[in-house]
Amino acid sequence: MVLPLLTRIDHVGIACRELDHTVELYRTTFGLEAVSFEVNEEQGVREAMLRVGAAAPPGLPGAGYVQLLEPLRPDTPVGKFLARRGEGIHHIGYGVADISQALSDIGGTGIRLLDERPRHGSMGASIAFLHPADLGGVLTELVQFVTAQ
Ligand code: CMX
Ligand code: CO
Repeated sequence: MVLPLLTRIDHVGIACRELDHTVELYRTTFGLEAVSFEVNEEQGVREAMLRVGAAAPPGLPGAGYVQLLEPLRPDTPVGKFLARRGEGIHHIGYGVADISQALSDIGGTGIRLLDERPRHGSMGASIAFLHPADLGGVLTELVQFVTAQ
């Protein structure tokens, strides 16, 4: 196992009811611009990524983001979260060098994996979630940046 498994903070995921309104709030308040808008059917979200700080050098991970998340339907993770808790911080996404290895290592510690295998995430990344109940109430996402071949 190569420690630490987490190499950087990739993004803070924030649940919101109206994506366009919240993107505009972050633009007018902080001057942050959305660098990507995507619909991820599998995750049940429409989302925007707002880069904080300088862009990473081409082909390399490094930039940090705010990920604004609007649910596609009420019966999705973000839809249920909004109904239960209202708008706010939904999860933290950390960079990992090798997501399959990280899942195997973390799974071996007894922390529950919500994804046994990586899934498709924002901007081409591979992602996987860890159960918040095993991590002090924090839904935790692993993110492996996909390098251009
Ligand atoms: N952070 C912390 N706790 C959370 C949570 C969150 N984001 N979402 C739910 N919970 C807690 C609830 O508060 C509740 O706790 P208690 O039982 O102590 O009250 C418990 O989890 C169950 O809540 P639930 O509404 O019944 O939710 P589910 O069990 O159906 O699902 C979870 C919870 C974390 C397993 C589910 O949201 C999940 O699989 N998430 C991973 C996928 C995801 O979030 N995708 C959207 C983001 C996509 C992206 O970032 O690209
Ligand atoms: Co995320």
